[in-house]
Amino acid sequence: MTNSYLKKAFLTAAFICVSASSFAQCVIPITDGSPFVDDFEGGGSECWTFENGEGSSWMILEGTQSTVAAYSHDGSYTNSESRLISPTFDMTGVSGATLSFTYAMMGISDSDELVISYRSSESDPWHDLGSFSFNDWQNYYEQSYILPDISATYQISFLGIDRGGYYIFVDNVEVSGEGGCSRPVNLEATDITPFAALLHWSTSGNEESWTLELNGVEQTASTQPFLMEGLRPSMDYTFRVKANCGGGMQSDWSMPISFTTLCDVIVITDDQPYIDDFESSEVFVCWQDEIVAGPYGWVVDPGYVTPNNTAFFIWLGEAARLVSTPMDLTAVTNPTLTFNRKQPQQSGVVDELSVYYRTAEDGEWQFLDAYNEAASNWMPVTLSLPNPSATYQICFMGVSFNGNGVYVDEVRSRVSVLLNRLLSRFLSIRILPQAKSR
Ligand SMILES: [Ca+2]
Ligand SMILES: [Ca+2]
Repeated sequence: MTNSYLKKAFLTAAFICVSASSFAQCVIPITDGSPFVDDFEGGGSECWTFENGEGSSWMILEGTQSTVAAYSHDGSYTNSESRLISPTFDMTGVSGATLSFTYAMMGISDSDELVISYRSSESDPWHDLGSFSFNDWQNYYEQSYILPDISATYQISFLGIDRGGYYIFVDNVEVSGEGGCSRPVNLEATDITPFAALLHWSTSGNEESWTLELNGVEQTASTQPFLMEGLRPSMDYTFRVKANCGGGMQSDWSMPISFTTLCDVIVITDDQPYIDDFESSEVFVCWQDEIVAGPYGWVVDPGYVTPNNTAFFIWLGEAARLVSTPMDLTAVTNPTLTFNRKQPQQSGVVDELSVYYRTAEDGEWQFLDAYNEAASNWMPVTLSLPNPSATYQICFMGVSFNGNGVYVDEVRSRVSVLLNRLLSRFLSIRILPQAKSR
């Protein structure tokens, strides 16, 4: 966004305020086959009205991903209210209607308020449908409402109130008739495995099928939820969906969502040990953080002081397991687990690390070893893995006593002492540039 764009946005807003005063020019009929959809790209419909208060305003903002309607203020905590008012909708051609939209709310320490309202005519007071007030810099949200008291002169509005936040964004506003073809909202992926995911979205009852788009490839779905099979393990997927209704009616595309498939069983052979030094990503790949008690568990610590990613259990948590993906150990004899641990003390107190295994996902965790003594430098650990199976899992359990956390790194599941030696030589050569900084 540039200053010149901002200037243009302000000028456009001023122009809209003037033109929208001629109320009748901006009446948009809603029919089942013709919903109102505005994604604000290219400035959006000219029939929006901006009732901007002192110290706050709505404007059209062009972002890198999308152009949105944006509420912001001068940050003076004045409770300044500005209202974004929709075009006038003539609903006489439909028996009911739904409003849906996406929104985001960013704050600094406080959060602004967004109130969604409707009125049946220009003389009607605004009636509230709902309101939101929170602070989230990561995510967009979707919301839909059944619209009551529909009329020939219907409007909806988004009221922004300055409560010391930063920005409110509104986008993808849709008003569709009850017999129409609504854009699916509230997408979700559940039951995720290495090869499949169950995809969910909202329905309005008029759909005959849906068109799904998964990583750019389209396919037709006749049911919701839809079991998407044939996926690849440990892959990022983005999907969106549009509805196909009778009479050739088709909805707008939904907002996309993303999900990642689980890791496949890792097959360990003599030639292929499992190694994780946590360097490939700043989130866990093929490990699950399972919080047993308290608010925090395991994270990948990116090692800002000495660049070296490690698994880290923070002392602010209470107890959590870091669980490996299942490993197939059946092709190897004498499987061995090695890793490095670090447990810095804090006022003489150390957090506890213990190691467990289980032979199957529904099996009990079996205790292998526990470490309670301080280790301010990396300590190597080698453990034999008993009862190898085709679905073997290990876990690192961190328990906080308000020490200085537990670090685990260089996890290797391997096969024999000889191979261990060969492998450690190979690894020590490979990681030499990092070894220097420790
Ligand atoms: Ca947009
Ligand atoms: Ca590492």
